[in-house]
Amino acid sequence: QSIGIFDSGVGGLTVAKEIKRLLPHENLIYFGDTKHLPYGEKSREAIVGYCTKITEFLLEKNCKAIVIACNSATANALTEVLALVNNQVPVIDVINPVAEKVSYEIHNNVGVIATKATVNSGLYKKSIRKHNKFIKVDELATPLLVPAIEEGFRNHPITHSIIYNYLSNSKLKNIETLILGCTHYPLLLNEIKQYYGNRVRVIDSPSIVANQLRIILEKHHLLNEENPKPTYQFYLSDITKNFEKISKKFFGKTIDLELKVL
Ligand code: DGN
Repeated sequence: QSIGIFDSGVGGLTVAKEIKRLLPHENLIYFGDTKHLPYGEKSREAIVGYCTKITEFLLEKNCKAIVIACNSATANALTEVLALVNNQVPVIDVINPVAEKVSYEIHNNVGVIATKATVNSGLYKKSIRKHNKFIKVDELATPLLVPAIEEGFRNHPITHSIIYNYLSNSKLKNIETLILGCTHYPLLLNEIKQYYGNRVRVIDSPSIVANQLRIILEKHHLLNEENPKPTYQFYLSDITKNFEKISKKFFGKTIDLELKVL
């Protein structure tokens, strides 16, 4: 059995990569909904529609756990995905484990940067405040970062100027901690850290999510620790050159991309 992971495109690969590193014996099935990206700009109804179809597909593939490796999907469709899965398999999302961890540490002023779809949902704030109502949470939509990453503008003046413009926003002025609330953003981790120096702690969400997955698999006796040849399958709703290029960077070798229109 495999762990099913999905995102609107390449962003979820930051989570998949960390899962592969922490759980090297697990088979993975990755679904990138490249036909419908960017989720960050879509309505809640549209995102729910895409996510339920992908979840049905991953359940058909007999996945033993499902990871929603996309903040925009989590923020808008978590309830519907959970209802559909109906406890058949565990579901791990990318917002709640991070919010919980942050709320138990000493943070007074937390900033979140994310897509519009995530910020509009307010789920980070709700989820952090559920555990610790004294933390101040400010969320800022930073939509231009996704296309900059997708276009390969990493370590590039264009991206530096977008980062500068967003992070100097007054909403984020007094933060001590910044959550990268979009699975694409860890690709800009170094550039964002450079902007802040040591002033602000930047949270590495993929490792928190992978850890949470490990805990849940252990709890359900689903952890695979002996598989010598794990398989990595990739399904895309539209095979794009961009995904091919970026996914190779993540998973090293040539990977087979299969078209799956949902
Ligand atoms: N990677 C997704 C997220 O975490 O919100 C959104 C990216 C997109 O809009 N394509």
